[in-house]
Amino acid sequence: MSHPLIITCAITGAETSKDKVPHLPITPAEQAVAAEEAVRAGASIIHLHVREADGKPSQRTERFDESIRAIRARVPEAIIQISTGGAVGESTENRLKPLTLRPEMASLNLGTMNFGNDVFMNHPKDIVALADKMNELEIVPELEVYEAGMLESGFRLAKQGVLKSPLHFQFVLGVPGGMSGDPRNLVHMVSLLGEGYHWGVAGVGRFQLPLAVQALVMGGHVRVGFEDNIYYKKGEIAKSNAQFIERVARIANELGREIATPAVARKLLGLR
Ligand code: KMH
Ligand code: ZN
Repeated sequence: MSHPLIITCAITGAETSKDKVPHLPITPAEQAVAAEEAVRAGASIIHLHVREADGKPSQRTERFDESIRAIRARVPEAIIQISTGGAVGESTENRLKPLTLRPEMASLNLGTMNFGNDVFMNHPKDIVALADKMNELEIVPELEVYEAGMLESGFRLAKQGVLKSPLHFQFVLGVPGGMSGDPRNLVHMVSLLGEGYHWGVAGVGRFQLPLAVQALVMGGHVRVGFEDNIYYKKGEIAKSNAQFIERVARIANELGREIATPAVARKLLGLR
């Protein structure tokens, strides 16, 4: 556990609604407050989805621009990682467009899968198009992996030169259609990595906390937030995104795992 812990906060997502979580941050101003609280609590990366004023998931560049500006005004040190996954069904064209804002990082989903009752399409040519655009604009991709085959696709794309080392994988476990959050799944994924990779875990729903703790012990990074899970504990909706970060930071401290500041995270991940 020699390297510091990078905590990512996925503050909004594309699936949760204000009906379920009335305090879900969806406007640029709300997202800026949520991002600031998360960073003060120990997060260094903000994984960002945006919504229209009515709450609908959006990949509109202008909307990303507004949210990024609002976040930067409140918490300039935060690393902003925009989603190119968007909501299920979003066109590749729309998923590509906000990259022109040149955030430091963006998500890159490495395969097609059933996603609950939907199909999350990631055609091989679209994955390459997104990766090429990120390379061109010097945006570091976070590679979203939901099952082991996608991890191996990542290795293949690196061999082909489409992805540049060091690769940064995010194991998103617990989506119905992908691997569950069974601890053996994370052990298996990590066992496939050699040297020279970064990895983190985003546990979905009830898997969020146990997988976060497992990653802390195994030396990985951690993502928490309303995108992946809304419950602080069974039957109790979290008060804020920061409440999730505070808990991870507390456990990391107990385990003697140092928490990366955004500056340290930038260095570790080789951001520009
Ligand atoms: N909303 C999911 C279908 C990402 O941000 O890149 C995809 C997602 C992954 O959230
Ligand atoms: Zn996302």
